[in-house]
Amino acid sequence: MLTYSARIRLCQNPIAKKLLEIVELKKTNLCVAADVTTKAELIKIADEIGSHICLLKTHIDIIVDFDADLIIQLQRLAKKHNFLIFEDRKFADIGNTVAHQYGGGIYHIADWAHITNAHAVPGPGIIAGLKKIGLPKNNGLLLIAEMSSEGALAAGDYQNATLKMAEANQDFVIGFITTKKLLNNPTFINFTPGVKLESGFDTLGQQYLTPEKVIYENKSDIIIVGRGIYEAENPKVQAEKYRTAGWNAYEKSLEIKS
Ligand code: 5BU
Repeated sequence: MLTYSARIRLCQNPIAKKLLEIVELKKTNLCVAADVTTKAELIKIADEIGSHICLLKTHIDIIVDFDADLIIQLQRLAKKHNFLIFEDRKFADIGNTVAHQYGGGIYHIADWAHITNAHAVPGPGIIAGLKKIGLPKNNGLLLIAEMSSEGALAAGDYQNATLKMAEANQDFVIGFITTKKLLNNPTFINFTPGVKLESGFDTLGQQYLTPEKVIYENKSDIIIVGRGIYEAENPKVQAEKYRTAGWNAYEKSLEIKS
C-alpha cells in the first residue's frame, strides 16, 4: 500500500495534493463533521478540534445565523490550524443549476470550500457545471459513490457509472464518499462518513463503522466523524481519540507500526 505522501506527487489536482500534505504533516486522517447550527458553536468547535483534523466538513445551510463573517472566521481557523474545508453540499441537479448553486446564491460555496461533493444521478453534466466554477479556483470535487445510510441506492451499476464519471474527470474529481476503497487508483482519495469508536446505528438510518474497520479493513483514507466528537463532553479529547484510532489503523495497514 502506498503512503499518503507517496500519493501526493501522483495527484493532478492541487487540493488533493494539499490535503495529502496536511494528512502527512499533521499525522491525521480525521475529518470532523461539525453539524452544529449556530455560528458561535461552529467557530468554537473548529478552534477546539482544529489541531487534530486535516479537514473540517460543514453543512453551511444548517447555520441559523449565517453571515459573511462566519466564512472569514472559518478561513482564519483553517489557516491557524492548517486544515481544509469541505462543504458537504451533495449537489444533484443539471450542470447549469449547480453552477449557480456552487458559485452564487447566499453562500458562494466555491469561494471558500476547497472541496465539495455531488451525486452522480444527473450524469456527467453535473461535473461539467461544477468544474466550470471550481477548477479555476483550484477546488476539488468528491462523487458520492456510496452512502453510509441503511438502504442507500448508490450501488451496483449506478456505482460503476459513478466511478467511470470520476475517471473521465480526474483533473477535478479528487475522490469519493464511500465506505471502502473502490478503485485501484491511488490518486483518488476515499472519504468515509458514518464512523464511531463503536459500530452501531442511530435512529434515522445512519450506520456506523469503526476507524479500524474503515481504514485498515476497508482501505479508505479519511474518516468523517460528527456526533461521535461534537456531542462528546470534551470534543477536543474525543477528537484526539479518533485521530489516534484513524492513524494507528493507517500505520497498521502499512505494517510500519512503531
Ligand atoms: P455523524 O454525526 O457522524 O453521523 O455525521 C455524519 C456526517 O456525514 C453528516 O454530516 C452527514 O450529513 C454526512 N454524511 C453521512 O453521514 N453519510 C453519507 O453517506 C454522506 C454524508 Br454523503
